[in-house]
Amino acid sequence: MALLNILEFPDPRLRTRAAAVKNIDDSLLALIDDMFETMYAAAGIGLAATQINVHLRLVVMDLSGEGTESLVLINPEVDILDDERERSDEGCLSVPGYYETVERANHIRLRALGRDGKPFELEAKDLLAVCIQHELDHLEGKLFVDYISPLKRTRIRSKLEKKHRLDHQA
Ligand code: GNR
Ligand code: NI
Repeated sequence: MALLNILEFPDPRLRTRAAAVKNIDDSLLALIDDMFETMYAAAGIGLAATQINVHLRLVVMDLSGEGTESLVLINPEVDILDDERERSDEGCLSVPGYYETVERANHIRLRALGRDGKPFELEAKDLLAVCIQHELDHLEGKLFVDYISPLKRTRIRSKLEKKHRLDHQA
């Protein structure tokens, strides 16, 4: 197992659109294990492959944060089930230290393949629905900061660029 480096905003590689997974082979299973290890080490509830610079349609999630609700989403697709939308505070391991309010659909259906390659479906609301939409955005090269005001986005970009310069010196 290995901890993977998480790309941080405004890294342009986070803007890559991910390609469909074609084969669930041993190297993909090893990558999934490394993504879970990386997500738990960073205390996140989700991680998209885009964030570790692998541009495949692959997500790991665990809303419990402790290994008991792990979900693997391969080639996920989402349908919005009704017009209800909900605002909630979001963070992102690729935008560390910043939380902003984002409005999203509150009731969705997810279809994906699991770690075993079998298709599954689930209906989601609230935090699970938020997290799924946040992760699918990563696979399209989108970040939650794209939904906030340009002023706030620019401020976050400047602060993270400064942090990256300091990280680089250390
Ligand atoms: O750990 C995470 N927490 C979180 C909180 C509110 C809304 C979305 C998220 S996802 C985030 C992990 C992450 O960056 N996934 O891409
Ligand atoms: Ni994220």
